[in-house]
Amino acid sequence: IHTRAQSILLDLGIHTEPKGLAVGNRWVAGHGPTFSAHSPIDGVELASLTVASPDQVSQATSAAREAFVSWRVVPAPVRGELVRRIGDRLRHHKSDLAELVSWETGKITQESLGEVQEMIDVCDFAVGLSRQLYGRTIASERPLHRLTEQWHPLGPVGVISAFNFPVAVWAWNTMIALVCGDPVVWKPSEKGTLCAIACHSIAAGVAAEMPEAHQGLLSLVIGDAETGKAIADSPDLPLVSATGSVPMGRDVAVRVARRLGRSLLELGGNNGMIVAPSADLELATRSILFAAVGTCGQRCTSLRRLYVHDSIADPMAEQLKKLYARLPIGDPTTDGTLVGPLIDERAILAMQDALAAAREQGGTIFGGDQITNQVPAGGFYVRPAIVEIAADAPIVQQETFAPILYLMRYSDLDDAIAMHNGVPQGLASAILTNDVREAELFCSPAGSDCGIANVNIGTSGAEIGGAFGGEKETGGGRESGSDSWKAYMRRATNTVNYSPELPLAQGIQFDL
Ligand code: UN1
Repeated sequence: IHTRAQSILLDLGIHTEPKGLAVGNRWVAGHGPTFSAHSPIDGVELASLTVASPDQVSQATSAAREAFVSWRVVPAPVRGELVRRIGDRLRHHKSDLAELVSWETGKITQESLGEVQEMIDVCDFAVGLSRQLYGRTIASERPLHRLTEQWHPLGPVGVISAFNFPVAVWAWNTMIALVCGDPVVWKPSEKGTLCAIACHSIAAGVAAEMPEAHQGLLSLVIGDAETGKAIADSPDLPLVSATGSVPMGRDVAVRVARRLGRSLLELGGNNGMIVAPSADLELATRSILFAAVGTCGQRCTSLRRLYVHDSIADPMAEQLKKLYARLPIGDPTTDGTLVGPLIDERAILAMQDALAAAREQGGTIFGGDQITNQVPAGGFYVRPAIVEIAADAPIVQQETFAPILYLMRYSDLDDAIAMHNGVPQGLASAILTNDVREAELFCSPAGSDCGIANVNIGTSGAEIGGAFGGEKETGGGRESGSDSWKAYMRRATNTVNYSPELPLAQGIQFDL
């Protein structure tokens, strides 16, 4: 078992006996099967864990229901104080947590630090938000009437998170939910459990120090797809926020809809970028590189489709291939590495399948081979691939969670926008141009159909202050900043009559 990962957990006060369920800071083993977590860096076992049974999920959701009764009436700024303290604790453990993220997901240190910083940032955001959960006052059509709306806590929130952002996505949801007055039951990916145990322990430890916080305010259920289904089906959870694949999200959506609950979905992206003739090419190649090969192509926001104007496509392709050929690939915890491993063997097989399909569909492939030299044994390392292919090749429609960049050409911007929008997903997009008309068109209703549309930066690496999410098969949810908090609350419209009369709306007369 990995000693460094263990000692980080021990430093956080976490003992590494098999874990399955935590209600607050009370841990028990899961009643389901035992499984092991392995590092994608070298395949070493990180921990042995247990799956929480559906009964144990109910235990967590009932505790959350109980916690809700008291938490919903704690003043929001006091709820913010809990989040402020969690943020402080996360700051204190930033480098340890980042190291865990690297060991468990294979992210390079810089990106792991960035991910922990996203948690810290969203804590700060949520603390401010705790004093800004504003409702409107509306002009009533009746004399001496007040028409207003209030935002009330919604109830316990189920959070299902993915392996690729094992800590940030939890924080985006949990910190906002907490200030909104909602308890959280978290089901992390099986491939992000160690990070989950660490973050949950920190947050639940802080909650235990606050008299206002009930034990059931924060729960963690470790498990598999069955555990996720139990969350989606639970009538105790009026909102389920799920991040991951389209098939997972579709299943969650159907289950939650069946009980008329709310779901907030952040699913697949198949993100595109248009590079126009006026683009700054140096800036373009740098933004392409970070977006396409960062996190080894395993971000929801990773760049997968590149539409380059005919006039610059040849030099651009050549320049990219030169850079791809000398990418530092290997141990992500070593200084200077830019590309770490894929998450597991399934990911490398999916990448090889996609490349084989691309070849069959007429694509020309650069890179994409597995790397075994000068990388840790036991991990799945690849050279990111560039595939020159026709825009209508079927493979381009598909999100493969690996570093494959499809390079296509265009001559007319309207056509490029149509090709760009012509996929089932709608998360992140970008245009690289110095032409203000092109940039504005791309951001307009006739432009990109995605939840994120950028100009002169890549598709990935969003700040937490904006609303994060996308359209079409991406699921339509928005998390993190802006007014995403509204999904975690319920709106009550209040009409208050302070006159001695009873005028009816719409001028209706109803007198006996
Ligand atoms: C994800 O891949 O699920 O915008 C989240 C980004 C990060 C978050 C990605 N801030 O790339």
